[in-house]
Amino acid sequence: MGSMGEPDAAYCDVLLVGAGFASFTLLNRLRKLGLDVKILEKGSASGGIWHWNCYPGARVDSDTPIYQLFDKELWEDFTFKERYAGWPELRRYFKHVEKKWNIEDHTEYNKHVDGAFFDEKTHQWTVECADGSNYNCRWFIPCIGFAARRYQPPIAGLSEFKGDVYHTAVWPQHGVNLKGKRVAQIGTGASGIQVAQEIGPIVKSLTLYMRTPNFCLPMNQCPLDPKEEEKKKANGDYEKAMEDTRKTFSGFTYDFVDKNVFDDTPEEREKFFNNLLNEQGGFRFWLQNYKDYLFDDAANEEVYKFWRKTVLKRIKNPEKQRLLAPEKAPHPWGTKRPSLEQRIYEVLDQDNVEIIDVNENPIEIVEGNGLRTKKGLAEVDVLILATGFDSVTGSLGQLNIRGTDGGTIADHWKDRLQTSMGIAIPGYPNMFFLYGPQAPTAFSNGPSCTQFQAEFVEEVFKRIKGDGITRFEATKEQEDEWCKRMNEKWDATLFPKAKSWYSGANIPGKRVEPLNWAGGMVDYVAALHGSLDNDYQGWHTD
Ligand code: N01
Repeated sequence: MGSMGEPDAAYCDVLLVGAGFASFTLLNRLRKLGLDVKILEKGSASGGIWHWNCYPGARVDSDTPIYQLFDKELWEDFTFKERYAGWPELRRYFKHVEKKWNIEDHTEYNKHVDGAFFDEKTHQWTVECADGSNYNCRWFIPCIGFAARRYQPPIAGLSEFKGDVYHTAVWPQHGVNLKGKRVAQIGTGASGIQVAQEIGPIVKSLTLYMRTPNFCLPMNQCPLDPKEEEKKKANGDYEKAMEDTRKTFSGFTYDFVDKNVFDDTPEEREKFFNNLLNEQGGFRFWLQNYKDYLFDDAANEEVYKFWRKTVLKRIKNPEKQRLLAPEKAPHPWGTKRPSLEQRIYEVLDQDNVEIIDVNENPIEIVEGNGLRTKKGLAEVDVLILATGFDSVTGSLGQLNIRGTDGGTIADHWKDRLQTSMGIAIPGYPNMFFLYGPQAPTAFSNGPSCTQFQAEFVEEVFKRIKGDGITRFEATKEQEDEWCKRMNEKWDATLFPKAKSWYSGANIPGKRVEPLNWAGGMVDYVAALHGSLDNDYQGWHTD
């Protein structure tokens, strides 16, 4: 079809950016409505974060069957081999979906979208790529996740480092042989814990520079028996699990229990905690715990005490006990994301692993092939930066997307983060974004969040098609209301007491504010659909 916005640019009805869970779901649903849909992907293959994440030990912290697209025709002939899938298996899964849904015919790879602008005359977007090519579309939907902009701390002398430096977010696809090497690693978030657990046993030495201990939870990983999985599928267990995710706070299959910490006797509590942490494992100790522990300090301390007591039994070195499970927690338990681990405390307790607390011993400079702290120079062959991302807002904020006033999204967020229900922005008509700021994003199982957001977008398209609408823009009132609700939900919790990427506190100079919707998935989805009531009450239509 010919273009109307930018001359000579290819046209499609809906342009999606990024080839991961969110865009695959949308592509499949929207083309069934007769729309011409295209995906532009920066990488050379699909998989979203799993195209980039291939550092040692990279695997997902959501369990089977809910970490996949919610579509029966996809799981009928694909069965995950482990309860928590690793990156190679996730890539195989994406290949399977690509083939089954004929995704490649709708996708252009190695296309780095770096800008876009809206034309008020045609009600179309022109989307700009780094290679100079442009695309015109009626609907523009970035699906670039919350971790599209990595963060590297400014460490003096880093560019002069004589050894090799690797950031976990852009790990070489061909791998890195670390066997027998002296390795320094900065960061102990989700990426850092997985790397350390994997390489600790094979490297000569691992010097771990830690700013905040990660209060890890046992993953209880296990292989899945294909026959058992087939039985579950035939039994409807997969559908049931996916349906269950609609009813919970975080889009998992389980939810906080309807009981406060001190409703139980100490013995009952002990039993309850033990079941969640040691018997069931996974995120249950985080997301199936007492309903008040993320709101009340005294309740939270009980959770921490149990967690600490359990973990201390696994660490023999007293200094490491102090650093990894301190008597006084630096933040309320669960207000920073806990990692799922398989043997991290045993690995960190090994003699070849040294932990340096950078609060006590800051890295002063990188010198030659060493990192200097007041403890002296630690000479290493390799430096791993597991230092995370300019999370959530960094992904969209880095793009040159201009709204109706000519300003970028970063301009729109100059004084505060503001969006309409974490899916649209006033001044940016005909644009949605998935798995981004002010949605349940970081507090949710990714495929659940993107599924429910995609269902909403589909619903919008179905309705406006019948009503002949070509311009659809969030109202300022709806944005203000959402910001108010965002803050109320966040302020009621203990989350503001932690310095974390959930609020931008991981990046020096970044404004600290809630980046994710802390009101739960159920209320979130209800807000989305409610906004269409009363003749599109949350939207301007044209
Ligand atoms: O990033 P992070 P990530 N000096 O920001 C430290 C998802 N994910 O890549 O905690 C010293 O969590 C920083 O310290 P602090 C998941 O949602 C999922 O690990 O800010 N240290 C922290 O320890 C996850 O939460 C999976 O005090 C510095 C680390 O670097 C999110 O992505 C796997 C520092 C950064 O951790 C991000 O995870 C991977 C400095 N100057 C990612 N600056 C799975 O599902 C930062 N740090 C398994």
